[in-house]
Amino acid sequence: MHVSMPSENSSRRRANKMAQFHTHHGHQRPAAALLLSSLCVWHAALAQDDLRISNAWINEAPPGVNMMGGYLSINNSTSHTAVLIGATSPYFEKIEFHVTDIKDGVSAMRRQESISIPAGSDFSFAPGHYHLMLINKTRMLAAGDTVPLTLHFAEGEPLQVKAEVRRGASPSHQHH
Ligand SMILES: [Cu+2]
Repeated sequence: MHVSMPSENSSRRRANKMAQFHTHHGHQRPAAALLLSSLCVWHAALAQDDLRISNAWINEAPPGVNMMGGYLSINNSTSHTAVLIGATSPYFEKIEFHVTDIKDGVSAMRRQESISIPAGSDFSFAPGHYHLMLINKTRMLAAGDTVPLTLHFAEGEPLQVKAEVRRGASPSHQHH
């Protein structure tokens, strides 16, 4: 699932390639500053088009369980590190980023303040490791339902995604 239309994407990707030689806002070299400053404005508007969210889903929870695990993949084809700093949904009071570790045979979750995705790489929230911890749902959710999520990055516009609730076989939240 992409966040923008495919036809739009291809032209925007081409446009972005032209701006890719600059790595980060505010880091342009003086000699090229004039040219880059005009490209930067353009790039800023396009930056999130090269951040793709795919395969967003939420693990169905048993009745009475208010925490759910959410998963998705992010492809960063921009020329800078993307930093995911938050996620929100009207269906949950709050969303945290967690990572599950097995230590001495015991599974434990640690909260992550942010998730950094280097330029040109993919990051996946996946069962048993990194996950979106969806806390205190505000409505009933069952397999087949669609949950709107907004992903907030350190730079650029937030991204809207729709995550499908699925009856997963994830062991990652059995310990809740
Ligand atoms: Cu968790």
